[in-house]
Amino acid sequence: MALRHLLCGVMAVGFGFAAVSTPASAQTSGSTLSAVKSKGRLDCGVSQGLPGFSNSDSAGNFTGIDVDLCRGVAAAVFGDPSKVRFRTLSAKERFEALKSGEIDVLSRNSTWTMTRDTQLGIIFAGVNYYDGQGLMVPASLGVSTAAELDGARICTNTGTTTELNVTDYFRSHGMSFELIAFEKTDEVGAAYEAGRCDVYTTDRSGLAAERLKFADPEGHVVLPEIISKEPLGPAVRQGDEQWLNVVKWTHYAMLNAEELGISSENVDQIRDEQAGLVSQGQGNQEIQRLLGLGDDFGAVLGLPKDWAYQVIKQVGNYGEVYEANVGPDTPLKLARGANALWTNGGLQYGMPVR
Ligand SMILES: N[C@@H](CCC(=O)N[C@@H](CS)C(=O)NCC(=O)O)C(=O)O
Repeated sequence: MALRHLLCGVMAVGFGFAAVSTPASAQTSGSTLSAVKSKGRLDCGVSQGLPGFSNSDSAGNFTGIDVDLCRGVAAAVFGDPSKVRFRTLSAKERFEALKSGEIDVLSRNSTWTMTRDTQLGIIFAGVNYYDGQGLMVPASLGVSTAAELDGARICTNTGTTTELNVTDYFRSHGMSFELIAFEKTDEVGAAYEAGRCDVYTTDRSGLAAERLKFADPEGHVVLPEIISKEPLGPAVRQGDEQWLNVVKWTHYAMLNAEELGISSENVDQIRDEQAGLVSQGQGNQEIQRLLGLGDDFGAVLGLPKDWAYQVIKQVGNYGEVYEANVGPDTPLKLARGANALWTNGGLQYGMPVR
């Protein structure tokens, strides 16, 4: 079914973001770790509400895999995952908030791209969710593939890769479209639900999350096409490798813990068993290094020796965090897929602690 009849003319509005080449200011360069330690908390930039990633309840309790990434960093630095202040940011505001020093880490379903990594004074520290962009339509439209969307009105968020990708996709497939972009995700959902657009496009994880807010979540279909790569992950300011390492290695610690079979549930037992073997030069050396039983792998990051133990004990390994927030038993019902460990055919791979 062609949707051209739904549209007179083509209008692509408000997509893209200006490439900013200003480096991180002198005020914010240098040791973020010392600044975080002296203020006694981490300021973490999250979304304005994306279930499974970063979302708060009516009492202001935040949950999600992006939230847990920041809690993990707080556990590594302070041994206390509660020492985080969450700052909600729209897609448009997020990079400036990081660059200006308003937040210490941006953990907001942000796609790692070359422009963002080089032109905004920020740098990505890893990928905590491999995603791709999807297209959702009301089931009543009777559309089953993207090829039927010629002439569609498409709703999405401003300041995102989403706007750019959908534009590329429609142009390269010779299809016309009208892009209707909003700063707030709730406005995107409201416009789509009200029938102002035929298609809602964003990261597939975002579609799974946003449809839960609809009056009739089952009345919408996510089309089979995945139109882009969206590696989502945390970012920090450029020019502070120590802090970049703290965030990066917190993520790797969670991945390595899962790979080694260490969870928040069994970490104490494993630590006790391994502690008894260290002095005899026996046991699993990889586990001993990760849990801070052998050489000190905390000092090299400016962190306590038990930094990774604290992350695992108080926040969990990557698999635990995934299952609790976005996995098949949550409302999002997202299979591990590309986010499985490399040992299970996925892309998640923690660098070795040694
Ligand atoms: N991953 C894309 C899209 C990010 C984005 O802003 N997605 C929207 C739709 S999933 C969102 O985060 N909504 C929640 C919010 O704005 O709080 C990017 O980095 O540009």
